[in-house]
Amino acid sequence: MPTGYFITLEGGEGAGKTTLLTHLARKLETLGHPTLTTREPGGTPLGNILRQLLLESDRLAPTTELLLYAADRAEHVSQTIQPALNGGKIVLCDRYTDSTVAYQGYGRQLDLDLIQQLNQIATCGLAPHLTFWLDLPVETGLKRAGDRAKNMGQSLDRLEQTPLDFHHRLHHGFRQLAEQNGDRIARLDATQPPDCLATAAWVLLTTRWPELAQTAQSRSTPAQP
Ligand code: T5A
Repeated sequence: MPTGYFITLEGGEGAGKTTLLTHLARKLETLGHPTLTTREPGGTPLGNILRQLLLESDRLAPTTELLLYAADRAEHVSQTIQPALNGGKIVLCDRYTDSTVAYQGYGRQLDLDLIQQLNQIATCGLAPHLTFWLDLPVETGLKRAGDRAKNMGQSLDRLEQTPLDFHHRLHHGFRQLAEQNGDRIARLDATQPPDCLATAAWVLLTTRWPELAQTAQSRSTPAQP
């Protein structure tokens, strides 16, 4: 029986997921909670190869793209996420199944039922206990991603160069998902500065699981989400 906590972060391009994930992991580790940070695509050695293919190829057919994300996820769940949860860890994952629904479903307009089935196969039914949706206006996220690329002397990746209406569709997709899964998905106003966003997420996390606000040593019983 898994005893860990599975938390995912979701949102459009440049929403601030990686920044928030780093804040949360630092805080949890300071309190002594065993924590694993990971991401999709790219949470395993195979996933890193798939990530390169997905982010650097400029003409993948939408179905090919969908299947590559599913392959990345199947490997990630079986090799990384499920073992960590079985070991009682807190898993913080940058993107998961909601990204496929938003990007390939709403963005690329592939069949939503097919995507749900594929997600089910790839995850063996493993759903996050809690998902933070970083809600940010599309233009702000793309500007952040663009500024960061410019500062690092890099070009934007394939999806960040996709037309604006694609990004609006996927933003709508995340909103739909949040409305349909209110018990799992917590919306965060991602226009806030990083520290405020981290505080808001921490309050939500520790309201749901008060034991995580204590040091791991002071917890008398194993984690039970
Ligand atoms: N994808 C993924 C699919 O299409 N289907 C799928 O099933 C899956 C799993 C992944 C791509 O794959 C697609 C979606 C993506 O296009 P990626 O490189 O991992 O590619 O891209 P993202 O996940 O979008 O990562 P980004 O790095 O672009 O965005 P983040 O992680 O949301 O943002 P972050 O934290 O790196 O911050 C971006 C910039 O903004 C600043 C940061 O300093 C940084 O410069 N920033 C803030 N500025 C102001 N206020 C804040 N609160 C800020 N937080 C961060």
